[in-house]
Amino acid sequence: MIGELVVGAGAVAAAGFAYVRQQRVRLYRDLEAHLARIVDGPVPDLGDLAHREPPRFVDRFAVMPDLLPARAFAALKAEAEGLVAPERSFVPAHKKGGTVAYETLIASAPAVVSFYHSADFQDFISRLIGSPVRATPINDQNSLSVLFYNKPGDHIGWHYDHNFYRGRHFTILITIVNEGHSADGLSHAELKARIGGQEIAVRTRPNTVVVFEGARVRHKVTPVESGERRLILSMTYCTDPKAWWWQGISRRLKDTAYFGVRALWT
Ligand SMILES: O=C(O)CCC(=O)C(=O)O
Ligand SMILES: [Fe+2]
Repeated sequence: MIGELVVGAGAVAAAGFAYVRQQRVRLYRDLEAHLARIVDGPVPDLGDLAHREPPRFVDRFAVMPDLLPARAFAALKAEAEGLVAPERSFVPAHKKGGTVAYETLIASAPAVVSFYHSADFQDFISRLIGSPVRATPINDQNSLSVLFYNKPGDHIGWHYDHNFYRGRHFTILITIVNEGHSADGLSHAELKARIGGQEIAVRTRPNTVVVFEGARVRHKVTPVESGERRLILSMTYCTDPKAWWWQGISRRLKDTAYFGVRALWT
């Protein structure tokens, strides 16, 4: 009797897993098609960015205030601010905040997705870091996301951005909104990084772009206070976005902490 129950429960679980897996496979097929349409569509006008001289990428870290042309930035901001009800993640003592994942952005933020894939922006970042970089795959939830720090205490603790690829991998953060009641009108959240044994703190106005090699530079974001808002567009580029099989498995396992078991089938 007990044996039958166990076998029965096992069969139900297996069927449930097979169903979820099939749904994910179907979802990714649709997402690929949708992404291809966005990438083949109109490209954002980034003005003279393609010819601008990037700053030096000393210590694997660069901050570029007011980088994008006003119109291109306004298009990103309009879409990012229109996103509603981001998934809240809470990893005790490490991270609290809202995240809108790549798959949601493909469905609801085409200008953001088109920007991430734009050749002009990728070329600019390639010149900055000194080797050609490309977008990371569609099934990586961290390839592109919008991060919301909009509830008191939202923050992220000290960490490296784990690199699941064969090549070097870079994190690009574009501040979309940063408002609060610090003396300068910004929120209290600061991006901190450990560079050459020293801790640096970066306060970013909207349209500031920060680029760093997240797998090598430890960083964190200090908490926002009540009534403050910080919205970040986070992107990942890589010099070789292919992954060894074990890197793929560890990426999926890590993503389940932030996105639930559905991340196993990405
Ligand atoms: O919000 C930020 O400035 C950094 C976020 C971050 O480090 C991450 O999501 O890995
Ligand atoms: Fe990070």
